Amino acid sequence: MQYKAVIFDLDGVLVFTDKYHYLAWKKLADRLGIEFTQKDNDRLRGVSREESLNIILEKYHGDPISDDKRKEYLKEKNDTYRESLGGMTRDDVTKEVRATLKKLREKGYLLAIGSSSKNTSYILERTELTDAFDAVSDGTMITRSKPDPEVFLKAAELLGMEPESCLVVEDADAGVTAAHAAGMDAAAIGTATLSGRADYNLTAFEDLLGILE
Ligand code: B16
Ligand code: MG
Repeated sequence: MQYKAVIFDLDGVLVFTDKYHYLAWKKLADRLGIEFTQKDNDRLRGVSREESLNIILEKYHGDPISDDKRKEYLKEKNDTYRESLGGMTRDDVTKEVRATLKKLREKGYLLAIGSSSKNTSYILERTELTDAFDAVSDGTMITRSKPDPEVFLKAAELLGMEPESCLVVEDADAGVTAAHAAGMDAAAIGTATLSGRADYNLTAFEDLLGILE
């Protein structure tokens, strides 16, 4: 077997919290009079909360914003986002995703999360996914977010695996770059398939079963 472990991005791969990120950033951007579209939102996939705010503020042309104000904006966005997460349940994970994870485990693969999100534990709890993984590497454990490889290297370390034994599943271009920088192959789903930079493009989540025999 070429791979022994699979590291999954969370937002945009296992759960569709990307729509909640969009709505929470949009609420803040509207209040500040900044244009923010779905296309702008695609640039925020996989990147940290702080870096996301920097990207949104590229279109802000008012007075300089103090560090305290930035912290306030980050808290405001996260509060709105957490409110949406509070409504998530087991049903926010598709049967296809759950069945595929189960089959991969039965085949003997180790499974981990590699997410930039500091809300990872909360999302896994809400959706009853925690027990599906052997390790969780997330935004609370790293100092540099994707496209830096840190979150995936941490996941491999927690699993006790060499990077070349791990396949990363990602919806973000930044995540594909991070996987390659970690020395791992990447399977893209959704937006990340468009650049053609990943080693595999998935049309459906269960296509993973064809790659991981
Ligand atoms: P939080 P992923 C990423 O999750 C999101 O794609 C990205 O939009 C978000 O800014 C980042 O998490 C941080 O999230 O504000 O919850 O800490 O795709 O790496 O699972
Ligand atoms: Mg993602």
